[in-house]
Amino acid sequence: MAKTLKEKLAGLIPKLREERVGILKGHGGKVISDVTVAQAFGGMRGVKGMICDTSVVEPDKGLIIRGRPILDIQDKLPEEIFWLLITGELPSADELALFQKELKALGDVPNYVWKVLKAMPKTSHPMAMLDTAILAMENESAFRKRYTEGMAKTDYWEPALEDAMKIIATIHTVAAGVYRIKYKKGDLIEPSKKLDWGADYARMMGLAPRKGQNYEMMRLYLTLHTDHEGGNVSANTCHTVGSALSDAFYAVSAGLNGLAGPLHGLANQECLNWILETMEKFGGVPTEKQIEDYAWETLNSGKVIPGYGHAVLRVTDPRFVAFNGFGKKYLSKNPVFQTVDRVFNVVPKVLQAHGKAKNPWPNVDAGSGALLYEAGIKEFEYYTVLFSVSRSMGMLSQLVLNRAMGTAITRPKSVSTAWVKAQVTKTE
Ligand code: CMX
Repeated sequence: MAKTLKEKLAGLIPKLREERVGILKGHGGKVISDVTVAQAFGGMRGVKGMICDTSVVEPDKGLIIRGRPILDIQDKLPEEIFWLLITGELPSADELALFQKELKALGDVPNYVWKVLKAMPKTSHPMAMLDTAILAMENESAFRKRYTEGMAKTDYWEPALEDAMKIIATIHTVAAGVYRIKYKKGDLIEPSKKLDWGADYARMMGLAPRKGQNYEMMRLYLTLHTDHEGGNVSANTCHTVGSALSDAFYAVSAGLNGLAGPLHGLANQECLNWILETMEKFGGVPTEKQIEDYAWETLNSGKVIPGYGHAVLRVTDPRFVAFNGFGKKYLSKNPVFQTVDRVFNVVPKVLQAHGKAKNPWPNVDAGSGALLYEAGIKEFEYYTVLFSVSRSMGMLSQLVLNRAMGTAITRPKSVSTAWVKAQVTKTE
């Protein structure tokens, strides 16, 4: 008989706890990272100071979810990826069907959420709307209720998983509602009883199915963005807030507030802007020479070329490769996609010649915007909401595992500039 996600996780937890206890007992005093002054002043870049088992990002390989390179699982549904993130295994067909059924049963969005969203100013950013809706739904938290009643630490993961499933079951409906309210697209569209998570999100936004192409695009988009290990701003924020035993609604809303920043999730709208600007300047799909000139013009005016470079990656982001593959399959005659593809032939060489960026290759954002635009989503500021719907899966899987493992409250030590000055003089 197919297991529910809760049953599956319950079976895994004893071994995972045993493993953690064993590592701590046998090796708790061993050093795994040193911290330089530059790292302390520089966003703790590269400091190994937290555990995340859902995924890793290898500089020369990109995203690997539970040991599986993202390109090997790009055709899986986001629901399957969520299961994989939490359990380390893909669900069987029966487990997937049961999980999807459970999500459908939890899919009602409380009416007060719609009232809150409709009461927000018309100028509110769609990310502020999404994050507010998730926070408003904190009222539904099973974790808070159980914690207030009194619960053993070993049971924390159960209501944390309940909350996670409630968020996953509703976030696509809420996000679709944000789209329709904010951009005056008409009445809200009810969730379908049959469609999968990604396709239903596209349908509830009101996108034309285009013989299923838009549904396929949305599934791919949501599958590729689910997780990117634990140290990025949104994952790390969700981790920290959750570590105080704030429930999943608080923690995910906080994480998404981080995703809303221009150096994190907001970057994808900039990329498409740059592509469209290039097309406008040259009156259509530019030649490689025109792209090269415009790339230098951008760099010489002190700006970055959006969609290129990465803090960790040192190769073409495999998620860009996946989007490019979709574009080649469905959009080979489309001018926006053709421009993206041509930019890919030119910009890495320009950045190499420029000599600053450690990674001249495209990141995920270089490819996604063209696909969203051609699917009919022309409101750039909404793109981070799509990212958020997907990334909620990564944040929530990490949160559930942290509650299962009894992960401690986050409390790194900060030091003052005066302390650093004294320390460096001492060691000279
Ligand atoms: N165009 C021009 N210059 C770039 C560049 C780009 N695409 N990428 C990096 N550089 C520059 C940096 O601005 C930095 O310059 P300074 O020394 O003058 O400050 C120098 O190269 C070294 O930077 P880096 O170590 O290679 O890159 P960082 O880790 O500091 O920054 C990132 C990473 C993504 C913020 C940066 O590459 C960038 O701004 N890219 C463009 C914006 C973008 O595509 N963001 C999406 C990121 C997607 C994601 O994080 O998943």
